[in-house]
Amino acid sequence: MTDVSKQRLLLATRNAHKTREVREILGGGWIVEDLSVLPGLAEVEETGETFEDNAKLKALAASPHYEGWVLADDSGLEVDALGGAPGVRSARFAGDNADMAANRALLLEKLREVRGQERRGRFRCVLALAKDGEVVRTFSGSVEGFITPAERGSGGFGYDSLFIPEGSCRTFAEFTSQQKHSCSHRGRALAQAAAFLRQL
Ligand code: ITT
Repeated sequence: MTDVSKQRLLLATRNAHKTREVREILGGGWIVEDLSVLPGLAEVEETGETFEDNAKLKALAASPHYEGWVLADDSGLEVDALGGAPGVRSARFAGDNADMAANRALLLEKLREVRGQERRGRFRCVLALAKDGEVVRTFSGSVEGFITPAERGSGGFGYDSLFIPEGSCRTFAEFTSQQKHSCSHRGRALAQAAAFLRQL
């Protein structure tokens, strides 16, 4: 039976780690579905040059097929010494079919000669909120930090084992989920989206 006290939303993602994090961050007041409820939906080509462009593309592709709020997350890691790469190509850094282990290995390789402040970077997340086939708002969050010389920790996903947020000595993969969400790019963007949805 559907719990009418809870709001429903579709997170337009095929990344199960994002779904888990969004469920943890939003908490029990929301039923968060993901693209597993729309198995026939074609994969969106992420042709945008910015996180915002790609988040909008993903939200707009799913919205006509879902009654209610659709939220799409485009996110990634920018590294200063690499001119902002991998950026919007974070999921495909080592090639279109590369897995995250290959993406992390390539990042470490590219930064092999880079020291200190030059290893500075940030995670960014842009969320696009859509309804009835139109983007209503976007929200963004970022977290500054540094890229480690080697992987550390087993929590999180993606580049977490290579990222130390500023002011910490641990990687995101060494944080608990709650510690990560309290300062992460996704936690920050989602706090704004949740506040917006609550005041409607
Ligand atoms: P969807 O497009 O289906 O949402 P995706 O994984 O392809 O899934 P993106 O295009 O937004 O998503 O790529 C983001 C990549 O950036 C993701 O695959 C991770 O490698 C990385 N990333 C994003 N947020 C992260 C986080 O919180 N921790 C570690 N890595 C993250």
